[in-house]
Amino acid sequence: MKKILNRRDFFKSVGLAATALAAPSCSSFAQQTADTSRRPNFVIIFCDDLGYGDIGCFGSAKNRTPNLDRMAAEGTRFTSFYVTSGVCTPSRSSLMTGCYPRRVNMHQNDTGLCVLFPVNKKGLNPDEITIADLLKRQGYTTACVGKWHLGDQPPFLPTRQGFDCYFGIPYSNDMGSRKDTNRPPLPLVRNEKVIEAPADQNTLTKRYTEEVVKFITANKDKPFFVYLPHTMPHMPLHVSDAFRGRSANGLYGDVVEELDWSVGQILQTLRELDLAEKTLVVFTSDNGATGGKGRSNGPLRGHKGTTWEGGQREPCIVWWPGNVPTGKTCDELTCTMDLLPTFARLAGTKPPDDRIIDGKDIWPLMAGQKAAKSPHEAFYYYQVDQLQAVRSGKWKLHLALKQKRKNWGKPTPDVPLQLYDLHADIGETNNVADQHPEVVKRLLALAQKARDDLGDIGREGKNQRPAGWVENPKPLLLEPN
Ligand SMILES: [Ca+2]
Repeated sequence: MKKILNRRDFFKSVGLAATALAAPSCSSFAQQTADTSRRPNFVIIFCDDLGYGDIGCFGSAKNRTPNLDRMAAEGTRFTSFYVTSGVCTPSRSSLMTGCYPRRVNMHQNDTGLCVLFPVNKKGLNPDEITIADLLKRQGYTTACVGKWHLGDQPPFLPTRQGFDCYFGIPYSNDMGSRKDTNRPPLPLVRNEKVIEAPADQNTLTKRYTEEVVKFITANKDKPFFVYLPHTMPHMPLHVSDAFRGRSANGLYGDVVEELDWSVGQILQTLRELDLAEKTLVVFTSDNGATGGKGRSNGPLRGHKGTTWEGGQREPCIVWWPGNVPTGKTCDELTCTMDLLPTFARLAGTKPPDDRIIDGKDIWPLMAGQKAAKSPHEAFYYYQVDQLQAVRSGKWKLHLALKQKRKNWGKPTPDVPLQLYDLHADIGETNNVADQHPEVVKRLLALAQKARDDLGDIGREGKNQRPAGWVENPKPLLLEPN
């Protein structure tokens, strides 16, 4: 395997001092290496378990989301936008690195389960070049506010992965203390220090929003990158008093409406600071909604944790007044992995070229360029370590599997090969494999390519890279004063 350029080499190669590697704070960030006056700011708003049909501009008739609807009217909706997994950790690893989870070995935790738990030995390898690392190199000030879930040990935290500052919970909000485990009370972390435990979850959405508004205001005169992975609407649901009992869709609707309020606060801040035309904002979710009451994946089949469209196709809005067309829809196949190469281009750089990056530059699609097409020949749907489906163009092939792996529980036996035309049949209801043997053959060949490259259940791929690992992980605890 090709030598992987580590973070230190990477920064050396672009002439930054090793001191940039030290645990940073927002105020200590000083280095600026290039003329950044024309580069946009970036904001990624990443919900947790929000479904395809949970917001007004994607079809919800229950949840009131005027701010997201306005964002869509002022920007472009992406309707075939994917995450790489139906659960949190692997999905997030792709957003950060521009790679499939198996590429960076974040498709399972240290014991083979589908997500990281507190005090796991595993985490996102600090040698990976995250989207924050790339932008920081270009002179951006970077903040992560929200749920991280790519490792709770110090080497894996956002502050060691390219973010100048961090405020949030390090993993899911249902992973607080339990008698039968060594899990600590749910920690709220600032940079690398626990400041509250258990975190008051009712006020998290509000506090995240205030934190982001404060960060944007403080950094309005220089390029910035905000990554806001909300804790909500992952279960258990929490909402601040101002939104409790207000929606027509129970507690779930209250939570979604507070998230919508949060988006409104952030966009309004950008407008007021005259930054709207200088800031690209992406709104999406880390995986589909669970099958629970009040939640909706719209017309899509399946739910969180599956390789049906409902698990991995997300509502996505891209907003950048003056640069991204208004009121448009793009149905070309795009995904979270594309954000790293796209942002790299807009920030005047390129993705790392010493390693495979799976994402592609989708700026022509975001910019609404005529005749722009998806740069992806294929998109692969994995469940933990198992390749389960492949999409190419309008076709999606579910592979025939003797044992179809589930994130939790026993596998489903004897799943037949199925082919769906997603343009005609977004709900994956009409298997047309028999009518299109040549399409099946082509997609099976693409699946074989993924197997060789990324691996499959019971086999490694030839181009996987190692995850980060610590031998003696410790719980994140509130330190006594
Ligand atoms: Ca999630």
